[in-house]
Formats: sequence, C-alpha cells, structure tokens
Amino acid sequence: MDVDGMNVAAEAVVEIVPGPAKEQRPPQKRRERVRNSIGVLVETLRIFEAVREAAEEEEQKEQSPKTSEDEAEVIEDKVQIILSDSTSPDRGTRKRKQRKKKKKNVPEEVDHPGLHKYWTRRYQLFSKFDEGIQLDQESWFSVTPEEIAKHVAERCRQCDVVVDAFCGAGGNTIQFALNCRRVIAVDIDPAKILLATNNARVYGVQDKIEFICADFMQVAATLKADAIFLSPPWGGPDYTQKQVFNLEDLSCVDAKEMFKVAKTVSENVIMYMPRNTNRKQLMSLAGVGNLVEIEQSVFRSKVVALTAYFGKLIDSNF
Ligand code: MGP
Ligand code: SAH
Repeated sequence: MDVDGMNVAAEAVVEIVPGPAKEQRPPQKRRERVRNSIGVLVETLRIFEAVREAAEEEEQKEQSPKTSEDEAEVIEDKVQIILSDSTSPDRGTRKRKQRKKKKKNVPEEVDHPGLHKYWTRRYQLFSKFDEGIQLDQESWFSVTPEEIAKHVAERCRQCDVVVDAFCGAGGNTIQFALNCRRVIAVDIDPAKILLATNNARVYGVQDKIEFICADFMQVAATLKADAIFLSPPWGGPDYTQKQVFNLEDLSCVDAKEMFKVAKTVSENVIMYMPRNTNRKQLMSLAGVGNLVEIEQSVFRSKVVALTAYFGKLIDSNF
C-alpha cells in the first residue's frame, strides 16, 4: 500500500463523518440517521481494514517472490480502497468474502495481532515456505531468518560435523546441512523434531541430519563436532522489553553452564542471542586472553540479533 493510497482512505473517512447539526434534523428521520451512521462506521472500519491488509500485502510483495495471482489480489485491493464508499452493498459483500478467503490461508497459530508480522515475513524465514514448511507458534517467532542462517552456515563451510543444540523448526539446521557434511540437531520438544524433520525434507537435506529429541545439557557428553550452534529460547518476544538482556535472563538454561557444556562438544562455539544482550557478559564467556567476534545480524535492514563466534570460527581462513 503506498502513502497516497493511505491518504485517499483517510480523506474518505474525514469527508463521510460530518453531517447537518442535530437540532435541524426532523425527528422522524432519526432511525434512518442511526442506520446511516452505522453504515458509515462499518464502511470506515472496512476502509481501515482494507488499508491494513493492503499495507501487509505490499510489505510482503517487497520482501518475497510473487505469483501473478498474488499480484492481481494486491491490485484489486488497492482499487477497492480508492473506490470505497458507504453506498455500495455489493462491494461490501465482495470484500467480506475476499477477507474470509485470505484469513483461511493464515495458520491459526499466527492469526493473532502480535504474531501476524511473522506470517507476512514467511518467505524470508523460509524461501521454500510454500513447498510445505510447517511451524508452531514458538517457531514462528524464534526461527532464524533464512539469510542469517545461511550466512552463519557459510562461515562453517569447513566444518565436517555441526551440532545445532536447540534446533527448533530447523531454520539453522537446514542451512548447516546445505553447507556441511553432517548435522546433529537436538531439541527437547518432540513437536519441534517433527517440524524440523518435515522442513529438512522440504529442502532435501533430511538424510544429512541426525535428529535427537533430548535436553541438550543431558546429551552433550555423548556428542563431538567441529562446531556447535546455540540458539536457546530467549523467553518469547518480550525480550525486547528489557533495555539490556543479561545472560541470566535466558529462561530455560544457565548461559554460562550451557557455554561450558558446549565447549566439551567443540571449542568452536556460535551463540545466537538477542540484539540487546549485555555484550560485556557475552565477551567474558571467551575467558581471559581469548577472542570473541560479535556480529550484528541484520534482517530487513535492521539488527535483529547478535551472533557471537568463539574459537577458530573467528579466523576467516578457517
Ligand atoms: P523479533 O522479536 O521478531 O524482532 O526477533 P523483530 O523482527 O526485530 O521484530 P520487530 O517487531 O521489532 O520488527 C527477531 C529475530 O530474533 C527472530 O526472527 C528470531 O530469529 C530471533 N528470536 C526471537 N525470539 C523471541 C527468539 C527466541 O526465543 N530464541 C531464539 N533462538 N531466537 C529468537
Ligand atoms: N534456531 C532455531 C530456533 C530455536 S528456538 C530455528 O531457526 O528454528 C529454541 C529451541 O530450543 C526451542 O525449539 C526449544 O524447544 C528448544 N529447547 C529449549 N530448551 C532446550 C534444551 N534444554 N535442550 C534442547 N532444546 C531445548
């Protein structure tokens, strides 16, 4: 939706609302006036809804490959916003039907005001989204966007075996599998293992991955790898409410303990952490005299996370 379109819709609302002064109207017209006002309100809501939907579609259009069918839908939406008025019952019916059709496509777990943005970004999370990617609610807001996961995996290209200790729905696992010989993917939640298995199949890399459903802290002693990736839960989208995210704020694991255990699997550790993470604490994990590289992971022109590299992964020749 472009800014002009928004203005047209906003102007339409301003023009509709004022009417003649109350006392000048004949009393017998009251019911009719109430009916008209309701009609105006309903139409106003429709306009706002249409503007919101078109803006989302436009954002998605900018971010993702589109089919000609999708293009047609966006254009039709725009035309409707511009022509919208409160006198055309036909158009209202059509719009409602269209909305119903669109809503049906949005999976239940993201059909919520705070989560809808992840749905509009679906092709950035997985470019093969339409080929059968499956996510649950936690995965929608936790999955590493594909470009970031790809970048991290490319830095591990020299690694034969990589452990993804908190694999979730497989955003990182898939990219590691595309760049390395073998991946060991661990998650404590059996539902995530099913999702990641399905999603790895979509990318044709399932045969390169060994999935383990377990608490990483419990199975770490049995694992060996050339690099280990840690993307633990950050406690949900509310992590942004904190000005500084301290390592103790990780909800499911003790960060220092997790790092210590990870080092027994490989000295080459990668941590994917909130963008507001206390950097001094992150650096201190490396230990005195050791290096850490903290990368600002950018998605949609914005830093969305910090990726910290420890060990040989810092060396660009590794
Ligand atoms: P976000 O909270 O969606 O911020 O997380 P964004 O996109 O900046 O939202 P906006 O409304 O400010 O624009 C950004 C990224 O962080 C997500 O795409 C995930 O990759 C990652 N992420 C978010 N959470 C809540 C988690 C989490 O709990 N664990 C892990 N490993 N990654 C997460
Ligand atoms: N990087 C993943 C997202 C990880 S979200 C992706 O791109 O898809 C964090 C995951 O850690 C969740 O799926 C959660 O089930 C899992 N988890 C939480 N505690 C765990 C533990 N102790 N051991 C292994 N997995 C755990």
